[in-house]
Amino acid sequence: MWDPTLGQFQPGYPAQMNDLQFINAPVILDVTGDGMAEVLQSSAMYDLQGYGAAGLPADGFPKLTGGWSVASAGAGDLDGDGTLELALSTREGNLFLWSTAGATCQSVEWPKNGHDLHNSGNYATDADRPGPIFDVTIERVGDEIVVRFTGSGDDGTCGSAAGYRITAGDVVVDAPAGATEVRLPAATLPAGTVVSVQGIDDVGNIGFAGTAVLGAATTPSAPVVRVVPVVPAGPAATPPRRTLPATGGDPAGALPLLLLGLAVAGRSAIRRVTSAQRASPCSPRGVVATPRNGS
Ligand SMILES: [Ca+2]
Ligand SMILES: [Ca+2]
Ligand SMILES: [Ca+2]
Repeated sequence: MWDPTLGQFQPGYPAQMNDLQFINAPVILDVTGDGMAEVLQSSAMYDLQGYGAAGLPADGFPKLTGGWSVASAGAGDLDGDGTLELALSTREGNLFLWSTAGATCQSVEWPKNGHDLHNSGNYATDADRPGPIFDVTIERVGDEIVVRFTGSGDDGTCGSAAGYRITAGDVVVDAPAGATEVRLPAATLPAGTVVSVQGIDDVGNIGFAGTAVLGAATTPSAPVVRVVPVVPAGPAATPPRRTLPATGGDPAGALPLLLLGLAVAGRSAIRRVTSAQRASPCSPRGVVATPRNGS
């Protein structure tokens, strides 16, 4: 882990791995639930290592697999309980899945190989589109069709979408952040029209659609809705991205190595990347794990 403000490794790094790390790369995010990121790296020695402050093992690590890995770990909230799961495959074809205490809606540093779902390799890329909208309803009120929905997150279920796109046949309407209702002229929408609602995030990613089908209303204000959820519901929205301190681990256990590292470095204090530096597009990002063999 390299500190670009000092031009040297942070104390305790490079951390020692058991064996070759082939094709894979570290992923960096909080898996212990303390709000500070860990560096996770699998190897050919049947394990997934997790390092925190001063290069010390994170709580609950290493994870043992009994086979060597040629892939980076992946993280996501598979069961929608608000905490992340970690997934890792081995060369033999076994797929492992571990529960973690890391929050689903955290400010992840480098959550996967290639950083994001676009594999941009760019710390600043937001490739997480808004989560699905589950409760689209349609009501015919006089000469209008009223479309109602509950908003979605900006990154999946996390945060708040920057706006919404409502599509009904050939009619497309963009609604602002916080919108929960849009009115469309009924005359342009025959029975059977599919109405979809999608969140749009602050960089233009368009989310999963929630849909409803316009029925043949016989009385004003009567519900004429068939709701079609797209995917199962996720957890409630939580804090925004990019606020996570660089590294975690056990501060008490890390202290001796930390002091040793400082003495070696001849410096009086560790400097972390500041918030301002993180915000700069030209500044180096939080942490970089460097394998022992330099590969
Ligand atoms: Ca942590
Ligand atoms: Ca989970
Ligand atoms: Ca997003």
